[in-house]
This record gives sequence, C-alpha cells and structure tokens, in this order.
Amino acid sequence: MNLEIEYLCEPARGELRSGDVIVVRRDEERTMLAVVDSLGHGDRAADVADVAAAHLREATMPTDAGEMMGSLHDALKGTRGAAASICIVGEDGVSGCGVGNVEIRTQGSNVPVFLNPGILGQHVRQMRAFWGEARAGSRLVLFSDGVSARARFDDVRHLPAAEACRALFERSRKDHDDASLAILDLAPQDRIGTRGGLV
Ligand SMILES: [Mn+2]
Repeated sequence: MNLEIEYLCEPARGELRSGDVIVVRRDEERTMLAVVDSLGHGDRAADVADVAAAHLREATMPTDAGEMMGSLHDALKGTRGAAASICIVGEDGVSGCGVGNVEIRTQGSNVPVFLNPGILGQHVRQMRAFWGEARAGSRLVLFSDGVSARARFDDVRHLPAAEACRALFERSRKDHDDASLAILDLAPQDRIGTRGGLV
C-alpha cells in the first residue's frame, strides 16, 4: 500500500539530545512506524532511546506490533525504561500497540486503538495489540507526552502529512520535555473524493 510518513522529534529546551526517538522501517511487505519516549530527558534518556532505536531497526519485523513491543520490552531491561507506540502496516491491515504514556489517534478509520499501562523495560502487565483495516485515505497520528494530549487534529485533517505535522507540533508541543509527533497517511492520493474535496 502506498503510504506517507512525516514526523518531527525535538529535545526539551536546553538539551542537545532527545530521549524521544522515531523509527521508520520498510520492507517489501510492511512498513513500521515507532515512537519511543524514554523516561525523563537528557543524556540518560537519550542513551535509552539509542538502545530502543537499535533494536527497532535490527530486530526481525513481525506482522504483529505486539510482538515487536514484547521484544523491545526485553531489549530495554536494565534501563530506566520507556513508553512506546508501534504501528505496522501491510496490505492486510494495521497492527498497533502502545505501552505507557503515549498517544495513538486515528482519523477516517475504524481501527480500535487502545493503550496498555506500564513502563517498557521495567513492568508491563499486558501488551495487547490492536488490529484494523488499512483504509485508504485514513490517518494515524502518534505522539509522545511532549505534545499535549489535548491537541485537536480535526482542523489539519485536510493538510498533507508534512504540513499537518508541522502545524500540530508547533502549537501543541511542550518546551520542558522531549517531543515527537508522527503522521502516517494511508494511500493519501485516494483521499480526493468524487466531489473534488478531501474526504
Ligand atoms: Mn516524555
């Protein structure tokens, strides 16, 4: 499936390195988008983000986001821990999983998002993944708690992913925490409706 991913990730004000990291991976069949928010910020959080990113880039990419989350949990054992959201998209659908203080929002889709409490690398009671249809024209928005959970997305729905990402990030990011926000648009060219407008 044709898809478009745009993201922004910035460290907290005064920090050079970010404890948030975004990883995008594609193989022939699937695309994975992951947002990781290591606990705290600064160098120690950034070191945890490095461990998480290395794992997400190198581990075998499964169909099920819950499986990737499970192996990430193991990879982060012994660190201060992190929250993360992972979506894996293929022709057959979207698999997603979120643990801890992260957000996954959908627009134009019926993907039944839910999140699991816990801290990766420390304690997670359950890692339930969700599964939904990869509907053309739908949008997934993943962000860390460095972006306000009260952020509203409706008014940028019509914008291309890059512009929507920039607009949301600029108005909803918090200066005192690392912040990351990613937008994944499924088959964005199919978003043009029969009446010539965006649907
Ligand atoms: Mn954070």
